[in-house]
Amino acid sequence: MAVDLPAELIDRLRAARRIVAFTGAGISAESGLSTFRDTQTGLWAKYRPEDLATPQAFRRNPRMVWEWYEWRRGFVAQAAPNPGHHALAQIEAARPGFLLATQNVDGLHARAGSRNLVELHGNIRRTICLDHRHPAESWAPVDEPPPRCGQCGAPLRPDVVWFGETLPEAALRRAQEAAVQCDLFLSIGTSTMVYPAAELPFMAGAHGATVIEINPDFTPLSRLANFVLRENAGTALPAVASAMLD
Ligand code: BJW
Repeated sequence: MAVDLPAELIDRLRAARRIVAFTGAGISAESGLSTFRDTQTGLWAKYRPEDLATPQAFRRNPRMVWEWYEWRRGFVAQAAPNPGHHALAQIEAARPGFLLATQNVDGLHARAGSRNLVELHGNIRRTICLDHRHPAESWAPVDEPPPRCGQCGAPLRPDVVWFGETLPEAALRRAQEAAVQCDLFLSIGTSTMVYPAAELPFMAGAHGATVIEINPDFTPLSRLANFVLRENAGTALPAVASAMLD
């Protein structure tokens, strides 16, 4: 179904020179990947984050955490970018002052062709060791997972940011600098609840950017946003891209 964008929004989309897109799990929902906090279908409706997505959980039960991420990696490997991911890559190709800051660990933005991209919460397809963050491409099979680092023998873990861990410093700084300098900020498919990433749209708004939220549901950002599109990302983003670029 076509999305009707208000004329004022179209004007601002066309005028924007510095653009930040900020994405969350909702943009990948239409690629078949679960979100976290949706009440029926989100991962946290079935699993407790404190059992699976903290360093303490990994130290307590490394096998369970490793196997849970292996299971999720299987879905990510089968998923493909959808029209929402492609629309953002299309905007980037046409607008030099564009940055995409994603909380997603699925790598679908890069697979859609986005290059001006920061991954704030890491990437589930990469593996590192627990003690030194040595990257691992392959590992020897073990009877009791997780496998071990070939360099130091520490257990291997996914290169994602768990609760209580700091975000990659350079990625966060780049996203924050872009947020305070942009004139248009698109917040897409995120509950805007996980900090410090969730500060980004508020920082952009406080520095005068037009803030647009694309989300079928209300979030803490909805009251501040200048425009709210209550649509799925896969429907709204192609409309935004064509309003901006056609
Ligand atoms: C659609 C759609 C469609 C559906 N189209 N939309 C300040 C205040 C309070 C707490 C804190 C604070 N600062 C820090 C904290 C603690 C914590 C935190 O934020 N907790 C809150 C939950 C309360 N933050 C941290 O621990 C962070 N680290 C940190 O702050 O370090 C500093 C520090 C260190 C030590 C001591 C003290 C400070 C790290 C956060 C790491 C988050 N990690 C995860 C897991 C990644 C790995 C994995 O995949 O397993 O990241 S949690 C999970 O949430 C994942 C996501 O990236 C993140 C955000 O979720 P997202 O993407 O918004 O998904 P959902 O499901 O929440 O929302 C989806 C949305 O899509 C919904 O709104 C739908 O409506 C919508 N939707 N279909 C468009 N088709």
